[in-house]
Amino acid sequence: MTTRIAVIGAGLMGADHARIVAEDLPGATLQVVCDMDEARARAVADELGAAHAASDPEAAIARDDVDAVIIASPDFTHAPLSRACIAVGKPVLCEKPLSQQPDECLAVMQAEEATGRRFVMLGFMRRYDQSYVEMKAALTSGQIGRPLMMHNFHRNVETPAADFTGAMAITNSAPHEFDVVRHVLGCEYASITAHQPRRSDSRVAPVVMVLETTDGQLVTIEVNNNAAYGYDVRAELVGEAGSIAMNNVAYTRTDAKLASATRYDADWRARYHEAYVRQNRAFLTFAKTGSFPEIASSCWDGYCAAITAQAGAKALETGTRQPVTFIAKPEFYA
Ligand code: ISE
Repeated sequence: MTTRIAVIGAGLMGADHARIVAEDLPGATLQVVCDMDEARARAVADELGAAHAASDPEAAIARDDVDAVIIASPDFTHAPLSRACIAVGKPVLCEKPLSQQPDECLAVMQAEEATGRRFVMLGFMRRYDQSYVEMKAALTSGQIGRPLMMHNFHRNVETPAADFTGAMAITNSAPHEFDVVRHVLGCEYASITAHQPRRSDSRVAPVVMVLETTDGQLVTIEVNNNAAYGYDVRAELVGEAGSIAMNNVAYTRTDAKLASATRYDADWRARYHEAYVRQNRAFLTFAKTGSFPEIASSCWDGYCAAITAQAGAKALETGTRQPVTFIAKPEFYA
């Protein structure tokens, strides 16, 4: 039996999710592509052979011929549309962030918990990237000993908008690291500081964060949204008996004119394509079986990312070390 999926949002990420559903998800059908701009929805639906194009997300979610939903519409719609999916009892893969407001995350958690079962999987796709999978495996097997530090670099070519701020680097980009580092280390954060060097122009400068975990590890995160040279994500996990570092993912190397070069992608979509496919396949299994994938992010993880980002933005604004304080983890998300 095929699972009929509605993709909400036909922008960059929505179109990518729709393509994965249409081309890389055996057992699923791209049923509806929905976007506030119906012409954009129609263009993606036609290109990928979806049965329908639509412009009303709630109506698309409630359709009888839709079994599961992928939300890739603008960030502020994620929480309300996730609740719409919960209300009609349909599994949903919601792009990050669930919300930047912890209270809004809590409201989705409460709505989900009230049903007594999981409906929401959150699209923190890096958990499915092979580099992080191997880092977590190195910890589990004891290969590098007890973890001490995790260093992270997250660089974009340029900001998506001219008015992008340092706080937005923390609330928009860093949540990927906030989530995947918690996942790899298997612990929570206790505090965060945030710092910025000065640029010579008006563009947003990199933000460097230092987090302490409740187990006494240090986590460094550099987010540089104006790195200029390419999309570049690096990480190194340092343990007491060794270290494991992510390699730059490049399929080829060009040797010419006395030089050797590999290339960078312009953004995250190619770098993480494989992770998105694995994540979406895990979502399909969840939609078919109701069994929440062990490594996937939940609403609880979305809440933790929002709390950490909020503390990070305050740390940057005030120049002080901020505590990262979560509510007790509900049994439902254990
Ligand atoms: C951006 O905010 C995202 O959400 C992307 O998933 C990420 O990979 C990118 O680097 C971020 O800046």
